Amino acid sequence: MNNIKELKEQLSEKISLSDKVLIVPHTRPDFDALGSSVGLVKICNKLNKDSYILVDDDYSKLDQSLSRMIFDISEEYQVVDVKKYLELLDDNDLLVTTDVNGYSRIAIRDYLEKFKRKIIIDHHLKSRETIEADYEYIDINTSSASEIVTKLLRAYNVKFDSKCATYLYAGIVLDSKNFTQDVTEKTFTDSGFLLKKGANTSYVNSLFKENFENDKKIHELIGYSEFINLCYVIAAGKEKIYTKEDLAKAANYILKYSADASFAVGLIGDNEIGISSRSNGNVNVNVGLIMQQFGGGGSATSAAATIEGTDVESAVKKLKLVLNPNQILDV
Ligand SMILES: [Mn+2]
Repeated sequence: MNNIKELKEQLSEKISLSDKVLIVPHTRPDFDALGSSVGLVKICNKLNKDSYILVDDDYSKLDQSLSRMIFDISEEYQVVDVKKYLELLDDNDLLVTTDVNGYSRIAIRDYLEKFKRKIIIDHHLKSRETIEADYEYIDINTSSASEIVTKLLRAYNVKFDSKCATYLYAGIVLDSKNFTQDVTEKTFTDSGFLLKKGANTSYVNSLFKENFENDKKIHELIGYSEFINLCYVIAAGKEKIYTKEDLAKAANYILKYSADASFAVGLIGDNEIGISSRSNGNVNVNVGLIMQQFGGGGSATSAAATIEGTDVESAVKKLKLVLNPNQILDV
């Protein structure tokens, strides 16, 4: 049973025992990873503990609105990359992951054993990649890591500014797909709380503005959608190179058609195929488990995988077999 009170106790105890705290959102952080990180800094501040946010990506390769947010955050908070943090690391630090629990999406993965204590805060399904931690709070039924951290901020009665409320609100809006997925009554209570703290909805809306050319490319990919058994939709782009975010956007979009689950497949780099998948929450379809069969992972409703050394056609063939094992394909 996930319990915010217990998380608060564990967090307080481990923060107070440690010299400093490294907050670790996933690599290629999104609004949820960043918003929840900023919220966690506020908790460390309240407990008078020095804390850092780890971002080890080349900002210029991220979406413009993300690089803008990271820039804004680094003006106000201590944002460090792995190299910089290794200079600061001593033998009594706490690592807190947020919006991530798997090894491959943690930039500081090679140095995990150097942290005296570790806590996981996440809303993604565990996998064989999940790192060992002293305490884990993983609630796959919560919309976002930002929602979990908002509950924590309330439990701690932390004072925070409207900018922090805005970042957390952006995290909830992103991962709940604008309050349509993994949403409970509590999501609205927490979001209402953030609005009361001054979350700026027009700033959040501006974060979700799309670039026309890129959106066109995503819609071309959506145009390749193939409907299977009235349950699944697969959109496979065979020519262009996509980013993981493009595939995620396409998979999200396709769900608006009558499908239990959607899959966007495309080339994401040299010899690398990406699959992004989403489901509408139908309990019989767990895309996290489906993506695990491709070496990936995620939650029941949102997951992804990267496959090397194959092509789009073969990846789609394998996907169809996984979705419908009884089907005979002309391979
Ligand atoms: Mn998230």
